[in-house]
Amino acid sequence: MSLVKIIRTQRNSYGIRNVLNRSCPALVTPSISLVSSIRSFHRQRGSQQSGDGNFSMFWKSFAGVGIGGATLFYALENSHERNALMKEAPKNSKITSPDRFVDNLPTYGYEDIAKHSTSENGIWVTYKKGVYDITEFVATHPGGQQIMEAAGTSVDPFWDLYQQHNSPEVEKILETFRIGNYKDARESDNISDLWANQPKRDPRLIMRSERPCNAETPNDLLGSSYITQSNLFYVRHHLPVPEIDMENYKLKISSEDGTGKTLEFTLEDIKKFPKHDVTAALMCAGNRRSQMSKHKATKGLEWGPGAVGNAVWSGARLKDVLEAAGVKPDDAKQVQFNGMDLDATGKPYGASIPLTTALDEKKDVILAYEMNNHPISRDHGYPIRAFVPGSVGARCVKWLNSITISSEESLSHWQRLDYKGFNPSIDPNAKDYAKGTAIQYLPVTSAILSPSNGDAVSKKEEYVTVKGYAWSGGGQKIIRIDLTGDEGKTWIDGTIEQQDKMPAGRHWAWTLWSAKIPIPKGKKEVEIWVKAVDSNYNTQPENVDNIWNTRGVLNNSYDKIKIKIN
Ligand SMILES: Nc1nc2c(c(=O)[nH]1)N[C@H]1C(S)=C(S)[C@@H](COP(=O)(O)O)O[C@H]1N2
Ligand SMILES: [Mo]
Repeated sequence: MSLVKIIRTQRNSYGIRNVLNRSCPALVTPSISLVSSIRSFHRQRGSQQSGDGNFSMFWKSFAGVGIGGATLFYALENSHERNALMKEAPKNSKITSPDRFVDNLPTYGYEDIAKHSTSENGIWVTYKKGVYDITEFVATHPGGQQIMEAAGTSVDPFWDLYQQHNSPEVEKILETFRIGNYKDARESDNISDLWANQPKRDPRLIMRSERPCNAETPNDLLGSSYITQSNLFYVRHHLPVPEIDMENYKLKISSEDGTGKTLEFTLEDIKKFPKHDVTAALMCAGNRRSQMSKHKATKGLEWGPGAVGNAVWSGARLKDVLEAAGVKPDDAKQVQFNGMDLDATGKPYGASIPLTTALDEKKDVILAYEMNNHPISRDHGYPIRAFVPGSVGARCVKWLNSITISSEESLSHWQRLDYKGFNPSIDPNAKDYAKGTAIQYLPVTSAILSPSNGDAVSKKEEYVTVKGYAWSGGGQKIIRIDLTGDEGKTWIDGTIEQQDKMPAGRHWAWTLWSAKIPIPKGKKEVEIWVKAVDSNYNTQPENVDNIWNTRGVLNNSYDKIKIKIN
């Protein structure tokens, strides 16, 4: 969707552009360039909104990547749709680039384009220097109507913000709809400053998307130590990393119903609470999504098994801080966390957990300011991140700006319209999401980290040694690792190599295991499967077939590798 600049919007896009070009120093705390540009963007939006109903619709339908107006983008990004599109594409289109004017094509200004905002007149959009006619696309694609709802604003900022979609392939497809050159194309985009000051990352990380940065730990490094080094720990951002002005940094705590105090804490204030260490794994809901995508395409980053890590997190207990703010137990309430990274609508990344979890000392929820005994790095949430052991990564909000006690879950896109699981037949829309349950504690899972799929062993060997991790959400202990080298005819007990010694219900850290799998005689290949069993005797599904879901979350199926026998 980020591609689509539906026409009636050109008017607005001027204003927005101007605003984005203006720098607004020291407007807000924390002073980050994103905040200032987005907030003024926001104000601008407020003033224009009144005149145009569709405008606010757009914002609603966008609300982050994944719903409403995002449909075109998804269709373009989704591989099978993509192939279909390539076939549908007009034959005469030679591959050009949105970055260049194309000779022999007419030139249009925004007024020309504005005349083409209905199926009758044709639906034109602009992106960079190109003008595209997507009428056919809208007519023939489910969700096309939603694209129409998007009419009403410029989406250049979205495109800039969600650069993971900015793949050459997507641009290529868009180019097949090219009908002209856009004379009002902006030459430079100031919003790219958003990305100017991103942290440097360890080159050994496997980059799944650069902007925002999404990178996972390679298997060998992940398996080589019980504690994952901070610089090798997977990075999962939805937005640019904010720049935080520590002089003005304060964590705000308040209750929506006005009970309790509204307090502001500096980092130093938070450090005055008793320091609590938690050794815990953190895992993204999309970990191992790429295996799900092999069954059928999913919408998300193609993570291998490395969107997980195990670290020592230290900070103040959230319970202590909430109690200092006068928060009283209430089973119906939620703790909403807001980050400082803002989306294109100016809303922060946010998520929530039940207040009962936060106030239960045995759940070890902390406001972490250290990771592996050092201040948390920017990529992992400096200065403070919420850390909710045993839960999905998405709830562990980084760059924590405020905490609100509410009768409602966080209103953020990532709480309401993402990070929920559905059955394989549902391609969730906003209504499904509203009914769905937010992922909190994760199910039991395991993965093989060595050898790698496709590695070879000698037939002279008797065994192949297999190593990996296992983990279960909600503090459940891994009690068994089961492996098979003959598709389940015989099972072998894995050996637990490293595991925490926490009391029952507080096994937040992962378990490292190893196993020796016999090499079958007279065969060219052995397929190895692993499943873990947790202290609730829950275990993993055999394959992804019946747990597959459009977003590709919660893949906890058996991990399987094939090893060649030479
Ligand atoms: N503020 C903020 N917090 C966030 C995110 C984010 O994009 N912004 N991503 C979440 C997700 S989906 C995951 S999996 C974890 C990743 O944490 P890490 O980058 O430290 O590994 O952070 C969570 N907290
Ligand atoms: Mo995640």
